[in-house]
Amino acid sequence: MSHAHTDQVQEDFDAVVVGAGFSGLYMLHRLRDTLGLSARVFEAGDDVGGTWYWNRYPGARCDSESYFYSFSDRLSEDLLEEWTWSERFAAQPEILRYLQHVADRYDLRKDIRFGTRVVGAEYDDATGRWTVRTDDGEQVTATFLITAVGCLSTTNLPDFPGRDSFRGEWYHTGAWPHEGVDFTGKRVAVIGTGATAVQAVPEIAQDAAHVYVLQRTANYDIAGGNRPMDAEDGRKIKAEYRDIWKATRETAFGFPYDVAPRTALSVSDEERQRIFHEAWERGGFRLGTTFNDLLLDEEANETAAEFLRARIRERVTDPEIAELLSPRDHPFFTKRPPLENGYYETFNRENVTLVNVRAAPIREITPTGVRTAEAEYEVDVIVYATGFDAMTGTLFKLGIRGREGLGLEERWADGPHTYLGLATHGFPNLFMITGPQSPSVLSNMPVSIEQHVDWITDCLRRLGEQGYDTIEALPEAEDDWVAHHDEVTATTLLPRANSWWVGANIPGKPRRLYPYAGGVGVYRLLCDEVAARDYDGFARGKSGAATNGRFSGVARARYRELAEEATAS
Ligand code: N01
Repeated sequence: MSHAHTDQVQEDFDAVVVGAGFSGLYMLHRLRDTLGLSARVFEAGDDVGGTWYWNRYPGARCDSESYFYSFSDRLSEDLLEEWTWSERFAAQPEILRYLQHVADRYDLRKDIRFGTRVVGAEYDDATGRWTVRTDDGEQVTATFLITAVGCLSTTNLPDFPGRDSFRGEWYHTGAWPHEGVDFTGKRVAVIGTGATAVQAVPEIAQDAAHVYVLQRTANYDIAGGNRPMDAEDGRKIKAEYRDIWKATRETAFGFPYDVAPRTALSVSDEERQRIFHEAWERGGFRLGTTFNDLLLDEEANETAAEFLRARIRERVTDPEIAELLSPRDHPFFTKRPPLENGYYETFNRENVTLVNVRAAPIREITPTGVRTAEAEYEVDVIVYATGFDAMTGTLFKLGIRGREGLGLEERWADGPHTYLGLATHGFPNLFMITGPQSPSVLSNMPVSIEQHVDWITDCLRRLGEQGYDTIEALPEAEDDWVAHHDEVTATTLLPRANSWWVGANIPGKPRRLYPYAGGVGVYRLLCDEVAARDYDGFARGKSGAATNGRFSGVARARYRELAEEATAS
């Protein structure tokens, strides 16, 4: 394999990684320090952090408990020992500090080009190498191209008429100014009521003169239950770390707790309420794991939905506003439920108005505010909490071209086609960390990230051992995975909502479930099975010629076995 020559105009690497968030940092460490390969990371931000670098809006914090939304013992037990989280759900600055600490501790920065966007990545059939171009004119080549771009990194700014005529300040939550925004005494419109707005609105309302919250779809917000962590909490967690991480790898969502093996209607109404209340009190996503059919059965789902609507009615004093905040048009958890810490009480404040933009849609942005079909809201600041072109938006912006110059966006014109969400036919040596059709955003991200990085690391090691340098998903393996992905999706209620999970938030985006719904623990076993069967479904070879491969469908066969075992037990 090649080595970097820093004195040459064009550098050649074993691997180029795009992005320096959780995935890119861990991937770089593995490539360089575990495999001894040469690697270059390109990062658009001026520092490490990815999602946690860009999303600095007020109230930004993690929605998974921090002690398992971090690197596990796979990276290092010492790191686990030395880092102590100050809150149960850490705020953005603390998570960013953590990632900066990781970058320093493993001396990662020296191989990262900051402030640099990848604008093209072309595969050369003749040499079997990728040429990667950046916005500052740099060009490098690499045997392997690994995307570590995150799932939510291309902001969605709706194309409202008059958007650019607004004379006040405006911000998208996913590209927040580093110096912060002073809302004191200002009139503010927040567009959107997803997980981001639910965190930001209570904070903004404390300073602003008035906040108009423009809601198109009400969400099922779950109690976050954030609190400071004391020394005793820290000791207890550290003592249990081994068990915690083992559990995260085996459960459905990558949490250390799993979905309870019981159906919602198999218990009495009183018992169900008791279970929901207990999960609610504990906070976090536990409510979604109380019964194993909440995402499969509408009637079961409605019991959780109504439990959550009752919590809204308890907390919001005006019954009309409570009703407007209560979702009625999609099942619980078919859109990502936001975690809230005081969001609903915010609507009891004099300076907060909920505006129903479902009933009266936003018609235009004017120089002085937002005009809906019913009224004009004059404001000083507009906050776009309008989400992201998730999962594929950033991949397409990289300008990736595979064999015969085919663009990834052309290849996926009707939706992603992947094998295991890790690779796609026609794009040899391209790996996507938490790519579409892998559990990704239906999981606790760091757990899925580590699984992908470790799988890719083992794959590259094995390739080297076998004297290969080229690997490509076989078309039949990819077709089979897509069919499996669609089958699993069809058993769930997930296609029922107009969520970003199905691409419904971006006009013209193919409507498919983008993440894989088979569960983190199961998915890991499928990936391991593929590797154990000498990378079944992948062709391998040398210098771009990937000719040595076979496909016997082991991933789906393993899935069927696991499903039968689950039914039998
Ligand atoms: O974005 P969203 P987000 N007119 O797409 C509305 C993760 N996250 O940034 O629902 C009017 O969920 C849109 O309305 P509707 C988490 O995975 C994680 O809040 O499409 N409204 C919706 O209300 C989350 O799911 C954490 O009808 C428009 C909102 O904008 C993901 O990021 C914290 C509109 C967008 O909601 C994205 O969350 C925060 C229009 N034209 C977020 N267009 C942590 O764990 C859009 N909307 C730390």
